[in-house]
Amino acid sequence: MTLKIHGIAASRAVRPLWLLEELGVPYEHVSQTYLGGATRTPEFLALNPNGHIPVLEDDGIVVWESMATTLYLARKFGGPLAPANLAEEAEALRWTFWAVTECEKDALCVLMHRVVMPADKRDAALADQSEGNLGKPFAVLDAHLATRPWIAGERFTVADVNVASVLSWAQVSRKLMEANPHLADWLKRCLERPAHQKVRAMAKAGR
Ligand SMILES: N[C@@H](CCC(=O)N[C@@H](CS)C(=O)NCC(=O)O)C(=O)O
Repeated sequence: MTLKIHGIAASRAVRPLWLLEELGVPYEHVSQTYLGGATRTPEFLALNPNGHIPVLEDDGIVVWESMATTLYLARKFGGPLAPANLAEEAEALRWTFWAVTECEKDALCVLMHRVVMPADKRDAALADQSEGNLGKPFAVLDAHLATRPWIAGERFTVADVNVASVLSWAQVSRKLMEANPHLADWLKRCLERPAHQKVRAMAKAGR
């Protein structure tokens, strides 16, 4: 098999893994962790000098940056998950860049300081601040989703995978979900999809 994804599912590798499961494309999954210096070995750094997962390898092509991996996969395997024209491609690109630049850092902070870190290490003030920062961008996506079921319009696409994978980190915020009902409903529909559930199960199993 030529297509390989390096990265445990409980990481940003969820993005290419989720998309591949949606596409039904066969791939090899290397359950590479990022803990304990595992991404600092010479072998791994030769693959991604940044020392991060995920990394995609496809027939000699190496792609790192999780969002680049999903856009690559959508472009290569196409189908209804890929942009069908320039307008849809612009939609996928703008919302993907929007998610990583306007939301990712704060969404991760909410997740870490509300759920993931041990209770005595959590800083509620940091989580509150990030929730506050997300108010504006979340309202923008909420308004967008008030008039269409999915980000690019009438069908689920790579744009939904990219954006939902970031915003899912802030789903624990009742305040943000209640303030943005269209976004909350869309996020729930994305995360309930069988392909995402499968990757969640992989994450829970430590794969
Ligand atoms: N912008 C990068 C971030 C990748 C990233 O930070 N991955 C984390 C796991 S989710 C990682 O490998 N961390 C280990 C480290 O930085 O040492 C992407 O989206 O791929």
